[in-house]
Amino acid sequence: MPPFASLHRTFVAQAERQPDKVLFELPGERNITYGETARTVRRIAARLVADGVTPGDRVAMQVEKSPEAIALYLATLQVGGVFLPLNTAYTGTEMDYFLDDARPRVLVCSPERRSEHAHREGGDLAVETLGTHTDGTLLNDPASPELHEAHEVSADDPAAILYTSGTTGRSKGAVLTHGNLASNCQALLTAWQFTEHDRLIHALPVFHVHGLFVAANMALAAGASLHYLTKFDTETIIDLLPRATVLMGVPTFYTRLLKSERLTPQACASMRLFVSGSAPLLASDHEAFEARTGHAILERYGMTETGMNTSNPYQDGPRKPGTVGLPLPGVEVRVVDPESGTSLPDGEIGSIEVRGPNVFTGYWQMPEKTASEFRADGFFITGDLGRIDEDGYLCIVGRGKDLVISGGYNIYPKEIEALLDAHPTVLESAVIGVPHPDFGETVVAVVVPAPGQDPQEAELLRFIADDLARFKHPRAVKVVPELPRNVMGKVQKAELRKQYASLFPTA
Ligand code: MLC
Ligand code: AMP
Repeated sequence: MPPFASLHRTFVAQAERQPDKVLFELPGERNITYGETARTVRRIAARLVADGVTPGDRVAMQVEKSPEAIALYLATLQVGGVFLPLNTAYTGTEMDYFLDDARPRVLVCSPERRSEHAHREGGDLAVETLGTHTDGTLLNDPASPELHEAHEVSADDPAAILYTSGTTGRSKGAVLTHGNLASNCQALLTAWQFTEHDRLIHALPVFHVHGLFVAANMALAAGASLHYLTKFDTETIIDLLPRATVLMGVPTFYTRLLKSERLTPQACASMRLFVSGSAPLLASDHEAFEARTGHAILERYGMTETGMNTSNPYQDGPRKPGTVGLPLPGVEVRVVDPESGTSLPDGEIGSIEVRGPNVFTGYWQMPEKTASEFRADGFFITGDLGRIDEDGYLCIVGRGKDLVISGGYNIYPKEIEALLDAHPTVLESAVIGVPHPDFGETVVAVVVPAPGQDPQEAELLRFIADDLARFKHPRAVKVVPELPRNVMGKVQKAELRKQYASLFPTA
């Protein structure tokens, strides 16, 4: 077995090797070195231990993006804790569910939202705060002690839980191990030839796999630098391109960049790699980007439960628009008949399944759900549909799961339908994704009135607002006399998607 080093250990080695190297370059403000970050990590680690965190305890984080949020992640790994990052858009109701399910020892929230969580404190939960200017209880004492020891973890120990919404009912916490994170990071460093000389533009959120376990992990492990932005902004990115080497983003990044006249080959002169993932990149955007900049975007495919599975080649082969490339080193990918699980010949469409050191161990406290999503031979059933082309490249052609991906965020219709159905004017509802010019897909709700009722869009949206993060809100509500159904009585969402396909013109 190859020697195992956790992400925390790899980061510490980089910080010892090059303490003065800039890790975070922040817009117009300060630069933060590896050495400074390592100190912040040790201070937070000491604080977590003082809060009672022991190995295996969950540390939940719902804070605005900052360098210290990354330090909190590393500190959690240092003490053997299990990192639980949560989308800042989640409402109180959504947070109730996650915290109740994961039972963290510590919740770190933004100072502004401290009062929202005051009622949770006490018993087994400590609430800490972390702002975007090193403010907050976690770091407010400059003389606070540092923890130098790191808990010895093995590859199989849990490192993080990331919630992915369920197709039926409850959200599931995907438990990722230290081995999952380290092996996937190593595979990507090799595949994309990522080194300490890279300067990565980081404009993704840090509460999902893409921003945290792809972008940030790769930079930390390689000893590279980040142009670290709190959010995506076209002009800021284009300003940074001449000083950067790599950009990683969701397809919406590229759709928006293409709208700027300033996106030119000259602007991209120092860039060596543009990566897209988390949602399908339009082949037309891929082609337009190459025509405009001379760079073929490298599209890759992953998911919360598995990290990255496949990637178009960095070299030694074309980056084919509309495909997600070849399996990463160490990852096995197959396309099977969804019912029997037998492999299909290349070219045929079936269920995509993956196996490898990147694949998670299971859903938090859901052994039955976990068992139902794995085959007996260890392959994980992704829920995506695809085919392998003549060159062995994987093409994703659809989803077996009822899921909308809007600007790279996953939205499960069931969750929205359940809320709409609870409104007195609604008999039933069907939530679908339709093409959207900016977000790729967006959410539309189709509702049937309860007898004698007249549902109103504004009232329905108000009704669900408190329980649902803003990005999940339907961007249109359509009232229809009945939903299309097949002979078995199942709602035909494909019919609805066809009917409303042009609601938000894309071209
Ligand atoms: C923001 N809004 C969204 C949204 N993002 N609505 C739907 N879908 C989204 N993705 C809302 C805002 O709340 C706001 O609401 C309005 O839309 C306009 O906001 P904006 O300013 O235009 O949005 P912006 O901040 O620019 O964000 C858009 C974005 C962002 C695409 C840059 O959503 C983003 O960074 N997405 C990346 C998500 C991600 O990291 N996914 C990876 C998951 S991991 P209002 O109230 O103003 O109308 C994964 C595995 C893998 O999938 O393979 O990587
Ligand atoms: P998440 O659960 O947020 O991790 O999202 C994972 C899902 O995003 C996958 O199961 C796919 O459906 C989708 N996805 C990720 N990358 C791509 C891609 N390059 N092309 C198409 N779909 C993708």
